[in-house]
Amino acid sequence: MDTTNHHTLALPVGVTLDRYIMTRQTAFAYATGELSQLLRDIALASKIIHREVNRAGLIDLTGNMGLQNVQGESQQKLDVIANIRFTRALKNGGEACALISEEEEEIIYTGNNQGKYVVAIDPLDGSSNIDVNVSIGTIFSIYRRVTPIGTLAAREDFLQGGQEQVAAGYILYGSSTILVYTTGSGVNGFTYDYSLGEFILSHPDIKSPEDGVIYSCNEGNLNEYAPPIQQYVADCRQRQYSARYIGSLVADFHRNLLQGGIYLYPATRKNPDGKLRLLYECYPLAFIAEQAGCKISDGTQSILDIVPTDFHQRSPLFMGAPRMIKRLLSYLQQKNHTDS
Ligand code: AHM
Ligand code: MG
Repeated sequence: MDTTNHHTLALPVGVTLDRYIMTRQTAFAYATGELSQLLRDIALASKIIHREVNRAGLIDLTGNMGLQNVQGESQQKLDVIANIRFTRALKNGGEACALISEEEEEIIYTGNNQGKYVVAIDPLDGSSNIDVNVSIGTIFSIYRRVTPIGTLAAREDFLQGGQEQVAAGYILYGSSTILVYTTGSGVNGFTYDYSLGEFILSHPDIKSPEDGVIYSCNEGNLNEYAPPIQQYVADCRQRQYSARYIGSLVADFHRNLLQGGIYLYPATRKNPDGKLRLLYECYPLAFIAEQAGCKISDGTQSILDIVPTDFHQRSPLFMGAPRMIKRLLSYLQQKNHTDS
């Protein structure tokens, strides 16, 4: 019997990200090595962000843009620095022809028109947590371009829809820094060992629990949620689930992925389409979630099936352990609230 796990080549915990990517390269849909290199470029940039995040308080990197630091140099917010770092890494790498970022309105061209890939990125998510030493993250999504190689990238390269992602991942700068990604055959997590300067496989083939007892939403907005969502939250409280909400999407997602939980960011008066951005927040996390066995919905359909029209469009987001999402949907569809 062939005992090879199709999702994970049997690589041991402790192997480095570089080695893992090299070994897994043949399992990619496009095994030319460029996607591997692109993932390594992103990992490299994230090591630099790790360094900046960790010394942020020390060298006064936090705070508003436009201020001057003690050396009289103009100061930049950490999320702007992260944007610059990732853009530079993708320009230097050569595999991506363009990117879009939460930090910029329009397409950022890398100058590498021969590059086969485009990237959508939120360089540093969790803006309200940046200045107060709370976990923050990077989220990225990779597509193979649809415009001819050698030409400038165009809108349609980024508006292919979530199902067309070839890879997606996040880096969580938390009590440790971890990079989690998928290329469509399972989800793996690599913890950063700063003394070695390497990401090390620590969480192979991540799978979400079937059910969970954590709910995560900004409960301050509860009165603005649609009645069925309010009822679902009341149900979570009735069951004495634990409320856990960091307000950093990557951190909330990562915890729920490992421990079993549900994340909700519904429409509110302030954000009638939801708050989170489809292309560089919802799609990539939805791709990872689906690969790890979670369910993801905007309330009516899978997040991955939403047809995108705009780089920065928003979507309601419900994501979590399959039985929890099923129960939420039973409220939204006003069906019997089943536990099965
Ligand atoms: P940002 O892109 O401005 O950082 O906003 C996204 C963040 C997410 O990380 C988090 O899940 C959410 O906004 C929190 O929003 P709120 O403060 O409304 O609860
Ligand atoms: Mg964001």
